[in-house]
Amino acid sequence: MLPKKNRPMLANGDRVLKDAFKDVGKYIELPARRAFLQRSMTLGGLALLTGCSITDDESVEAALLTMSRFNDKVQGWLFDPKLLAPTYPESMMTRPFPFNAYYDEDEVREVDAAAFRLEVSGLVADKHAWTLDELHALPQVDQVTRHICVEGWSAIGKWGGVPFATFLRRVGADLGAKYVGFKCADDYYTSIDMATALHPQTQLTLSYDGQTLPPRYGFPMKLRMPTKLGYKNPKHIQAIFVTNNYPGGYWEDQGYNWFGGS
Ligand SMILES: Nc1nc2c(c(=O)[nH]1)N[C@H]1C(S)=C(S)[C@@H](COP(=O)(O)O)O[C@H]1N2
Ligand SMILES: [Mo]
Repeated sequence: MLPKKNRPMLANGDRVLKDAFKDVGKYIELPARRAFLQRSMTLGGLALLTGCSITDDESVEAALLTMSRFNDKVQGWLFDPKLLAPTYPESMMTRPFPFNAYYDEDEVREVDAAAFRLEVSGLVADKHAWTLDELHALPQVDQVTRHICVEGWSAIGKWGGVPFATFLRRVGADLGAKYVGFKCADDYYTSIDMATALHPQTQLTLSYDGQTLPPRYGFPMKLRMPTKLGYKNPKHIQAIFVTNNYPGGYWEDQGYNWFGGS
């Protein structure tokens, strides 16, 4: 929670906001809680969206949006790539893992593996398009982490793939650039800051629970970031670009917090 003097003024939304903060606690397991509280801006990002989903009050939404912009700034200062999100034993995996997208599960995009090429553009030395075999030939790691969606659920899953920092170095990305943007096979798109792109737990994910990433979870690949809310984790990635021009995102351009994490 923000120190009181730094909190944006809320008209009649104060109670709703407090309730939203209280709710957030439910999704954060105890051992992780201290770390989360130390990085308290995370709660602000989450509360923004939890708040919006429990009220239609326009003034509350306006206040929360202000807070969101504020958080974008402050979270940037607080971001510490040495802080790791909690990991879990495989026995704690959520089964079945939930599906979510801006459309229903029967409309999931089917991507043809053989024809697939990952486009890489912008501030990178090597702009060649990658086949899936080439991506599988890079070093792979697994992570069992919690995915937190602003719609009010969280779930633990096991994802495998290439540490994104490894990929960015392999393509000779300008690691001093501001943003990495993603375009997806549906109409989804999002972008992250370079510090997050290089975070050790940020993964270009090719598998789920030891199997090829299924279509509903984003075949042929997604970006998995346990330090970011669900909507920052793009599925069905088709193109990756490195840029200094703010690329926005599908939900972010509709008012969701761009930083969206810790
Ligand atoms: N391409 C694409 N990626 C997306 C989305 C989407 O609609 N399209 N939804 C986001 C949201 S809001 C969530 S919570 C997660 C859900 O991922 P899952 O289906 O693996 O649970 O995907 C994120 N990435
Ligand atoms: Mo989400």
